[in-house]
Amino acid sequence: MTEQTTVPARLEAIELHRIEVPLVRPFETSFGRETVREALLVRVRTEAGDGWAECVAGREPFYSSEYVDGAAAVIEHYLGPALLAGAGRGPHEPDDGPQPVGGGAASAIASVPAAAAVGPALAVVSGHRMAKAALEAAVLDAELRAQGRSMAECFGAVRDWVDCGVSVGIAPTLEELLDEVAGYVEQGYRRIKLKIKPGWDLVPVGAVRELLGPAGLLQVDANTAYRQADIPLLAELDRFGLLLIEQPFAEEDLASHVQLAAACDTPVCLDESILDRTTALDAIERGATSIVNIKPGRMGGYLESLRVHEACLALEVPVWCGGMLETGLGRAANVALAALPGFLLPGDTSASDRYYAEDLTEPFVLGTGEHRGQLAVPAGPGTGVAVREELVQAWASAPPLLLR
Ligand code: OSB
Ligand code: MG
Repeated sequence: MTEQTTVPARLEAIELHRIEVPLVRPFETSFGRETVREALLVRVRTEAGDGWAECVAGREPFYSSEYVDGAAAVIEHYLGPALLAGAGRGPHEPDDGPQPVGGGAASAIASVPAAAAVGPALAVVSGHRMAKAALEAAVLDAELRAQGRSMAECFGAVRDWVDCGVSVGIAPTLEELLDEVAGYVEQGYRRIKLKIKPGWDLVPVGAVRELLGPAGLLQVDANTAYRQADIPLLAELDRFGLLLIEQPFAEEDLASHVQLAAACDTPVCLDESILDRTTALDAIERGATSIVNIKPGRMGGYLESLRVHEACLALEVPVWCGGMLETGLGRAANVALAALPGFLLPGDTSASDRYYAEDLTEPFVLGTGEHRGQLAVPAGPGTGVAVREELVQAWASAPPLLLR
């Protein structure tokens, strides 16, 4: 390649904004209970205009080793300076030989050279995928806005509406769980996901199956709460006709997932374990996962997510879009991703009001009629949504940080 476009030539400054947004109801998982979402927002200022993105790291390092203070620190001290100093080696060059022309991840990535240069520029830092993903997404937003293109168009979206599921936390009582689920069903959600943990599994799942009837789409997510000795118990979930069981065992423990997959009929789906295309292919090949939860933050960005999606599509492994309690900013990009052809199951892309009384952007609202239980894919340039800067100020939990 003779012509190299590098991010640093275009990037003028990076702003980090910390906000705290109260959740409409506490969200409890096997790893903890959240009542507010503490989000790290990134704004990049480029020659061609601004871009915004949301870092999905949680307040505490429970779901993942990443957390919001750590993400802010690694951006301040390492990733931001690397990007601003021009450590880029130019657009990512796929290592898979000749790439198809006019479609697929490679051509999508080639169409956004500035965003494609972010990953290579940051590769010197190990890990910290959520922090890297936020920087890449902000550059991508700026670049697509300058091109007048939407994320959906860039990614290769094949639909204008996406099917939405909802992730339901562990409830204080069974009655409260059933009330909450009934409310979501009434709102039109097309799939229910229950958080489970030891002591909160067969009984609530059975009760919700009864509420939904045999045709209701239902799945569970354990967020690594089980151990290999629990395989017989988890196999009992087969009787509830679940779409999948998500990440019952530790992130590093592919072997137990392989054993569970062999011991039960319910498909096993990995979330925490899948860090990129390589780990996805490895887990699929080993039989540790037959469905993949794609979360761009966990995978280091939307561009790596496109590679994972393409690899899964080729293997006929269905994927779906996970969520991290994003505000409208992160949700907009997720909804665009979920419009790709391999996203065959409803995502954890719920409407704004499932999380927040007021959203950081224009709210995402479930459709009606034939679009009941769906969200419209944003069509405007970049993320297609506007960050309400007055709310960034009003919700700030720390002064903004400017890197240049
Ligand atoms: O495991 O999918 C998960 C939220 C935070 C961290 C991890 C997970 C989740 C969810 C909620 O399940 C998904 C959402 O509605 O955003
Ligand atoms: Mg999960």
